[in-house]
Amino acid sequence: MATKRDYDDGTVLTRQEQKLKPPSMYQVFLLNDDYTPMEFVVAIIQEYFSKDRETAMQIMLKVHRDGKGMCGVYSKDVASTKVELVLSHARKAGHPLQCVMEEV
Ligand code: TYC
Repeated sequence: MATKRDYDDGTVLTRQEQKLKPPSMYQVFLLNDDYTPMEFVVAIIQEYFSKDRETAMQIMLKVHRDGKGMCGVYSKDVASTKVELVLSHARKAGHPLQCVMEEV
């Protein structure tokens, strides 16, 4: 941003307020259903959300109990890619697993 010191022609330039906000982040959730095998969900959480087996098991059990569980928080592009990859993997395997993202 230029200031009066940079252009000393009598023009006063006032500093603009910073308007850039940090990009939104998105939580990625798995949703419960009655058909997807527990072991498949654990493997999905390990593969796509980089969790160890124990953490993946805890997340899967939370989804199973509460209907929904958070797997991670990512930028918009990364979150939507993870949702697409999980849904594609689940459909190819013939499971109705649902995966959604929500702005934080
Ligand atoms: N409820 C499923 C079952 O009993 C297991 C399950 C867990 C399914 C988590 C989906 O996101 C899910 N086989």
